Amino acid sequence: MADRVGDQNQAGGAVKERVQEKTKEPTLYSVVLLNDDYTPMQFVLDVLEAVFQKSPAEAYRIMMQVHLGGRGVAGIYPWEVAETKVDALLSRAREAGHPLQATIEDA
Ligand code: TYC
Repeated sequence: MADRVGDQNQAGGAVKERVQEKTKEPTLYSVVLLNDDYTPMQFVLDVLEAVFQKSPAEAYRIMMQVHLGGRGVAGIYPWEVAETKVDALLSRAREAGHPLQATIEDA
């Protein structure tokens, strides 16, 4: 086929590769933090800053939203990133003995 990478035309010159014309946006997912009565507020702030790269002010806003409203979005990512963030959150919580939970939802 004339438009494959590395193909040559009959004169021996290289044929330009046909570039992909459409860029596909990744489907995005929300990582949702859930409230509980036992995980210390400071631990949630630490996780939001360390795992979700939130500023102290944004971490406080999200933590209080979860504390008062039951749930809050920690971040929005492609699937594999969301999964990795939740894994990091859960292993930190388990390690520290806290019941903190999170879910992944369509954004
Ligand atoms: N409700 C917890 C407390 O009073 C704090 C907390 C906030 C827990 C957010 C979980 O996702 C959470 N210590």
